[in-house]
Amino acid sequence: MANKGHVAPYTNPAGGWGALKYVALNLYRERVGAGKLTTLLAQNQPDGFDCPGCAWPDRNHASTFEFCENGVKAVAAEATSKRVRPDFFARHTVEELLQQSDYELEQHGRLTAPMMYDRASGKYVPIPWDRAFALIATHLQALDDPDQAAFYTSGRASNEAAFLYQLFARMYGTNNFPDCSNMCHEATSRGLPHTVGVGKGTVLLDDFELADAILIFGQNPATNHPRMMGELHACAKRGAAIVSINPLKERGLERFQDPQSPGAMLLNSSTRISSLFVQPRLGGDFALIKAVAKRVLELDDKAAATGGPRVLDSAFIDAHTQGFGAFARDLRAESWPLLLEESGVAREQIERLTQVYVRSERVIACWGMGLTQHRNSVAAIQMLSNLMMMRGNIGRPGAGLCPVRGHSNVQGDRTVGIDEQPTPAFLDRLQHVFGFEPPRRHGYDVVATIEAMRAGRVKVFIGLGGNFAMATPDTPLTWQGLRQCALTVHVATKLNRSHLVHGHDALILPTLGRTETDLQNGVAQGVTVEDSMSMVHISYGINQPASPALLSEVAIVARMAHAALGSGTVDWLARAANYALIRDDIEKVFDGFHDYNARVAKPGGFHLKVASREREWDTPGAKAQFLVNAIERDTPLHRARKQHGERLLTMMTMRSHDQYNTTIYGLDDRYRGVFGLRRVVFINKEDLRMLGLQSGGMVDITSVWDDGVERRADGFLLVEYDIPRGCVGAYYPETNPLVPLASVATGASTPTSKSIPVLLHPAGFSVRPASSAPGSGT
Ligand SMILES: Nc1nc2c(c(=O)[nH]1)N[C@H]1C(S)=C(S)[C@@H](COP(=O)(O)OP(=O)(O)OC[C@H]3O[C@@H](n4cnc5c(=O)[nH]c(N)nc54)[C@H](O)[C@@H]3O)O[C@H]1N2
Ligand SMILES: Nc1nc2c(c(=O)[nH]1)N[C@H]1C(S)=C(S)[C@@H](COP(=O)(O)OP(=O)(O)OC[C@H]3O[C@@H](n4cnc5c(=O)[nH]c(N)nc54)[C@H](O)[C@@H]3O)O[C@H]1N2
Ligand SMILES: [Mo]
Repeated sequence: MANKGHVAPYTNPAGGWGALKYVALNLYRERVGAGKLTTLLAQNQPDGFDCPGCAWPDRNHASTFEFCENGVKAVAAEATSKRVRPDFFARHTVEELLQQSDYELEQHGRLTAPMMYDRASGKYVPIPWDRAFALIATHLQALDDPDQAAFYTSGRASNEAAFLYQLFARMYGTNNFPDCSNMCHEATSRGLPHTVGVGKGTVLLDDFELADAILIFGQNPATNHPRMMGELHACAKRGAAIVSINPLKERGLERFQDPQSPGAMLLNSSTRISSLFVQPRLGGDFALIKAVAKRVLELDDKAAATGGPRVLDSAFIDAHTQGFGAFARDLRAESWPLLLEESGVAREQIERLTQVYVRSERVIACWGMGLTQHRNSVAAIQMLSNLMMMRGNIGRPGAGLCPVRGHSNVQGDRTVGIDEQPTPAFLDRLQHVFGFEPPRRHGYDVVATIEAMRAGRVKVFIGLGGNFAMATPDTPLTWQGLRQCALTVHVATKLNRSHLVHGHDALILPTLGRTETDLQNGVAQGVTVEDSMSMVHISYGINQPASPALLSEVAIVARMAHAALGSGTVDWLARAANYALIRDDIEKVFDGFHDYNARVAKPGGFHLKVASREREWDTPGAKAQFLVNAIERDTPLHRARKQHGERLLTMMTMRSHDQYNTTIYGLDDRYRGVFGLRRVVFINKEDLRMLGLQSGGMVDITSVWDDGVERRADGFLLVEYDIPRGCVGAYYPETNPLVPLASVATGASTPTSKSIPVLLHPAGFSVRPASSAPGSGT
């Protein structure tokens, strides 16, 4: 855990030459052969593959090569020439592998053969595919109740794989579908339907060309959605106002140099992106947005009194919404001191933000994890929707809601049925199309699955991608749960810690990545994905598979289902032989997919209708709803603050520039000036002084929760940073041992990974005999 790295402010713009240098470095590190460099050029091309990086759309999936440093890293990680073969597992016990960092584990390269855990040797040993599927079938058939199995999905799975997976699990008899979305945009997916009827965004890329203002809440696009920077760059250049609402002034939202612009690169010039930075305290967005809404109402009152032009879009409110009266009453009654205190934003800044909002004819609101991973996330997103509705900023050109999703198909997976809370209408359709009685009880999400594993109520865990052991909260507790399972199965491209924190029996099933050709009976198969703006397109891999033994995700799911359920009702293997048949199934079960096969065959694919974009409101009253939510004043965080005073800090856990979720590509976070290390805590100067600590010193971190469990993560370097007082930041997943399992968003059950109550202690401190926290020691 020695800190060999260094910290130095990054003064260059985001993008630019720095990005190009890192691209070269990653291609070298992954030893991507020259033959595979063409892979990069096929990314997001009409006949190429969909970038396995983020869910930001691209212009028509056509035209020029869109340069993206982190997209290249994602592709290079998959196209690596390094391999994990059976002899690798023969050389290492699982115990030994557990000592390696997450970074090291993934660096070994692509998995090449199905492996089974062998208890006698403590090692993974090869197993033929058929025997692996038979083992899964035996375990599933042995359960007393289908609800003793949980089927996890990570958001890279294609529509075809995900649809078949949910069909299999529902025919087996459960709705237990924990998925990465539960930890990600769940507050969006659960919150928006109550207000605008659909849990998705309402804008398309073209709307960015028309917007007068773009509000970006809790998102770091230069790192996590670099292709979005192209859009923001163009908006800034034509004079649109961009506002960043974020406790951190992220470098990419300050200045950006477009690596695709030869002029800018040669002259080393860059563009200012945000014209205004608003820095709320962590979790303060709900109060901030409510404050702006209150100001909008006050301004409208004033206009009405003086006969000036109205600030509210009354025509929209009258024709399209319900609940405005109660909403306005609540706003008028809301206390300014409380709004200021809870948001942590000064009155003048609130006024500036309000002025940008009311002076802009067309506004787009974007948001990321900074808005979704708090206790009040659902309320915050609904308040944002209220604010946008006040001026009719939903469902017209250049304006709308833009939740920016993470995984490249996380939105599509939910669309095609990865949902632990399925609607009765969807289940009726499934029943009608496939002739079986689907389970009606709601299933477990991520947090409920962990609790059920710990209580012995879930005994079989199957993961379609992802890294459950590291992505989830309360790491030691989660590991106890996984280790109590009778069987854990992971469908994966690369080795990760979830494969090592396993059940009594365990399987690793290696699969094709999206960049690789998927031949079934000699015919190349494409898979489809839905991006953040509901564009559905097809993706064909072009690389030679990492190993001849790999099966596609669709084939793995189909053969698992065939082994467990037989093919009497659904011909699984026929579907695995021709994915177009699965698209036909999807078309029968879901509206909006008519002529699916024909429409995805066209370059750019098609837009899946989002009713709210058309100002059709899929709510019980058939109108968009203004919703009233109050500021909570007695949360566990408030209580912890009362108990510990100003020493109690709120911690956010976020991504560095060199990682893809739990996959660590490297140890630099260039835009935040951190090089060669990951165990850092960003902290305000005044807080350092208050705690009697110094930048460059080492601390251990504990979190505060009222269940008597000691949660800690040790050995972090303090980095003085421009972050509001009382707030600290650190990287995920190293800090997941600090997130209490029971601390979730109200109404979405998302772990509150961006508002953890913590205390910092000089390193080496000990409450009890120190149990070193698991995680990626770097
Ligand atoms: N290269 C790369 N790309 C990725 C990923 C990756 O790991 N690496 N992950 C993918 C996935 S799954 C996702 S979900 C997205 C995530 O993309 P983002 O949503 O950008 O994710 P984070 O890095 O977790 O944090 C986002 C920002 O929220 C801010 N923030 C934290 N708390 C608050 C708050 O209370 N209020 C406000 N207003 N801001 C706050 C942080 O300062 C940070 O700038 O990216 C996707 N793309
Ligand atoms: N503290 C904290 N925790 C968080 C977050 C946070 O901000 N803070 N963010 C949350 C968010 S937004 C998310 S989305 C989750 C992410 O949770 P997950 O989606 O579970 O995690 P990933 O790290 O994206 O999964 C990486 C693994 O996926 C496998 N993989 C990669 N490509 C493929 C493929 O094509 N097919 C298959 N089958 N497997 C593949 C590889 O083996 C790799 O090791 O983490 C959440 N956890
Ligand atoms: Mo995510």
